[in-house]
Amino acid sequence: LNQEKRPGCYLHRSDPQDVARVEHLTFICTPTKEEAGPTNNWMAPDEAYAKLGKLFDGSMKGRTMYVVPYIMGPVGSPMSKIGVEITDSVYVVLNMRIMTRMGKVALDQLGDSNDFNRGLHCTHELDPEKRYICHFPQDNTIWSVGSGYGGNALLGKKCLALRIGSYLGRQEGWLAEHMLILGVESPEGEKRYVAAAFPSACGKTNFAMLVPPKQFAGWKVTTIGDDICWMRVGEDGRLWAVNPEAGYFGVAPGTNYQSNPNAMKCTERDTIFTNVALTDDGDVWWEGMTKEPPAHLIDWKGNDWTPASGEKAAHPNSRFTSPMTNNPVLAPEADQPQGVPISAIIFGGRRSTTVPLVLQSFNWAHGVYLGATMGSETTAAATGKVGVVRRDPMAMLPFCGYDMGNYFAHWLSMQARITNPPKIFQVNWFRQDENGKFLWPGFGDNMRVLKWILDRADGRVGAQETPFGWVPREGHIDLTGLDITPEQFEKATAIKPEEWREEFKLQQELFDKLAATMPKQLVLQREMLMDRLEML
Ligand code: O2Y
Ligand code: MN
Repeated sequence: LNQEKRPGCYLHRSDPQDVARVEHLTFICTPTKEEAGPTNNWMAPDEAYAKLGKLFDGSMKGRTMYVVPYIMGPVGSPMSKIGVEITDSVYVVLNMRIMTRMGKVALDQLGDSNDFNRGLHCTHELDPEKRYICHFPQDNTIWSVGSGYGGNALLGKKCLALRIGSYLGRQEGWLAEHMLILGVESPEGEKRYVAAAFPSACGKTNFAMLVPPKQFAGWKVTTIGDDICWMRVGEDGRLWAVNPEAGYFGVAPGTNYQSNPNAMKCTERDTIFTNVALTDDGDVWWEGMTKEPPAHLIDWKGNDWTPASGEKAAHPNSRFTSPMTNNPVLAPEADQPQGVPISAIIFGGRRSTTVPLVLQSFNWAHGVYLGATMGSETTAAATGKVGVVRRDPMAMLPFCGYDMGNYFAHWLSMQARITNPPKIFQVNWFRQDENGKFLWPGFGDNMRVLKWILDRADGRVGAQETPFGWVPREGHIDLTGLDITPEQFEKATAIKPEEWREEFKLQQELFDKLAATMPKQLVLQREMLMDRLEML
C-alpha cells in the first residue's frame, strides 16, 4: 500500500476459495465421539493424525518453514498459555506477530517447560477438498492444513484460545470465552470491567471500542479485548479476566469513522488488510467505509471494479489485522498479568422481536441459562437468508472444544468457587417496531445501557421484576438528549407472552440436541420460566 497514506500497511489477497473459517472441516479429535459432543465434528485421533499426516508429508518441500513461539495472554501472567506454531505461510507469521506476544518473549516465558501447545500448519494446495482443522485437546495439539485464512491458520486465536482453551479451562477450573472485555471509568475515576459475548454481526468490536455520547461527558470506555476472554477466580472470590490476544482481526465492511472511529484509527498504520479493495492511489476501501464508493478500484480478487460492476469490491469477510497498541482507547490494564476484575457478564444477540433491550438475571444459574439459550438472527452478509434465529450458546457453538452440555455444567459448577460473582445480563440492541424500525439507536448510546448494568451490579439503580428477570423502566436509564419516546422505550424493554411461548418452542431444539448431557439445573430453569409465563 501507499506508505505515505498507510505507513507499515500491507494488502493481502487470499485464494478466492479460502476466505473464511470452515466449520464443516473443523474437527475435535478426542478418544470418544461423546467427549466432542453432538455440536462438533469428530474424528478419532489416530485417524486424524494419519489422514493429515499424509497431507503434511513433503508438503513444505522447497518452502520456508517458520517456527513461531507465542504467548496467549499478558507476558508473565499466570493465566497465559504458550504455543509454538510451525507454518509455511509468511502471512500467518506476520498476523501472529500482531495478534500475539510472539518471539523470544515466549521462549523466555516457556523456559525448560514442556507445557506448550503444538501447532502445525501448512497451506498445502489450498484445495477445499484437502482442508482440515483438527484439534487434539488431550495432546494440546492443533494440526491445520489446506487454508491460509484467519481462524483456520492463525492457530492462537479460535483454535488455541477457544477450542483447546475451553477444554483446558474445564480441566483446570477456569473459563475460556468468546467475549470482549471493556473498562468503564466514571468522571469520579471509578473503574469497572465488563465481559460480553455476542455472535457475529452484532457489533462486538464496536461495543468493545464504544464512544460514549456527549451527555456522558467525563465517562471513558476502554478496550481490554474485542473477541476472547479468559477468566479465573481470584483470591478475592471475584472473576479476573485477561485478553489472550494482542491485536484485532476485525471485519472491515461496515467499519467507518462514524460506526467505529477507534477501529478506523487502529488501521491507519502497521496493519495487514486481507481481501479489501485497492484504490488507485494505493489506499484501501471496503463497502460502508465512505458514503460514496470511489469511481475505480481493484477488487478483492485483483480485478478492475467500478460502482457499476454489480459485485462487492471487498469480500464481506475482509479483515484488518491491527496491533491493540494502535487503539486510542486501549486500556493500560490490557497488559496486567493479573487481568481485571469483572463486575458484569453480558450475553447479546440480534433479535428483531422477543428479547428486551436489557434484562438482568435473577442469579448465576439463571444467567447461565440466558447464555446457554442465546440466539441471533442471521443477516444477509452472513448467510443470504435474513431473520432466521440461530442458537449460538454463549456465542461458543463453533468454538467449544468439548460437549456443550458439559460446558454448561462447567459454568454452573464455577458458582461454588466464585464467592463474589459478576451479575449476568442479556442485551438486544436490535429490537424493531411493527414497521421494522429499530427501537434503540445502538452504537455509542449503548453506553446508557452499560451504565444501568454497572449500577445494577453495584445495587445503585432500580429495575422492574418480570417473570424472566429484571428490566429497566422509565427513569432507570438516562435517556437525556435521545430522540426516543417513553412508548418506544417501553416497546424496547417489553416482555410479550405470545413471543416468549414461541421462543421456548424454538429453544426446544437445542435442549433436544444436547439432551444426553444438558444439566438438570438448566432444564429446571426453563421449566420454571415457562411456568411463570403461564401464570401471567
Ligand atoms: O473468518 C475467519 O477466519 C475469521 S472469524 C473471526 C475473526 C475475528 C473475530 N471473531 C471471529 C469469529 O468468527 O467469531
Ligand atoms: Mn469471534
